[in-house]
Amino acid sequence: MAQSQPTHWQLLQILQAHPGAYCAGPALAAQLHITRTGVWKHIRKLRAAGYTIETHPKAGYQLVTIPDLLLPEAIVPQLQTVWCGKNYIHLSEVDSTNDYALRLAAQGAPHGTVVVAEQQTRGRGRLQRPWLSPPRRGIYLSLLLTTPMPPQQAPQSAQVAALALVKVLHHHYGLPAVIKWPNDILIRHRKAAGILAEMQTDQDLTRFLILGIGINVNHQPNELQGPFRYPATSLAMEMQAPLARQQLLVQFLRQFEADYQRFVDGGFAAVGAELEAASAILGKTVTIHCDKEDLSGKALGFTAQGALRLLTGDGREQIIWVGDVTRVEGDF
Ligand code: BT5
Repeated sequence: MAQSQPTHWQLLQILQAHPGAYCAGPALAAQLHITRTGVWKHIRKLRAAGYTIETHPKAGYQLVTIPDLLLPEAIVPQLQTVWCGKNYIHLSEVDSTNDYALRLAAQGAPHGTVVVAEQQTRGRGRLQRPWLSPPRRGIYLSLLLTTPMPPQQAPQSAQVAALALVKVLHHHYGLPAVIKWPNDILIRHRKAAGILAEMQTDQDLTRFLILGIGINVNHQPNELQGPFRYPATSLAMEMQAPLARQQLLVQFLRQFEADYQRFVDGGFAAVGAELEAASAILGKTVTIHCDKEDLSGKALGFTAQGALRLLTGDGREQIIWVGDVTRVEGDF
């Protein structure tokens, strides 16, 4: 346990390490190098945050329930990351985590800063489209990345985030998640998550990039009422059981750090094959809206630099960097 963590985080970790058991006050006080009154003070702090902790005059303290909130003390100690989420901001409610992160970035917040909210009142997708963000149901997260890169390469970071999420959904939840280029996550043809990338550039390189990630986790069908551009779903609807958001967030941030680092060190080539394998559109006929025109053709794969290769009806291969897939053969 890191000594630099706030005392009530350390206390929580000790209680969590003893499920179903009481931890004696004097032992806790000794371990945390505080007084028994100090232990009591920190127990009260945890209770105020929503943890249920039982007290027994002789036996001590027992953690009974944890709140379903993405609180820093529940996330940060579990991360085991080098930079991702080390600076972690948790908000009960915000207009948009991306707007909040943009403000932090302007103030010089560090690489890997994570902003998470339980609810967004003006969550947004691309082109100012709204993103439905009901309280405590989803994960609404923004990640600040300060690696300088050519602006054309920056959107690929969003694809890397999509890849990391798809891998987590496969490995830990057995969900058949795929990526609708460039970075929508679909499960059984329905959208379960979306990513919004926003950047600021200094001359020829990005100054910072913010990845806004919205994941529908525990939404019920009545909480995902459209009209939506694409049919929507949640992970709970697909698994027919609720998921622990805390665990999913930890798994995602860890996986993202690993994949992003591979991308930064090895370029698109380091993740290209995995992105092709996770793609919902490769080999299919798609319509892509780009630059005010619609292009239809067969999605062939990615170039070594990360652009999409599209074989159009006239037999020509088009290279597309940015666009919106509006139709996929076989989808709704
Ligand atoms: C996206 O945009 O898919 C990117 C969504 C990013 C949301 C995150 S949440 C944290 C961070 N803070 C923010 O303010 N935003 C980011 P796009 O491809 O433009 O899709 C938006 C469209 O999806 C909307 O116009 C609706 O049709 C539909 N939609 C809205 N809410 C949805 C939801 N919860 N699930 C599925 N589809 C939704």
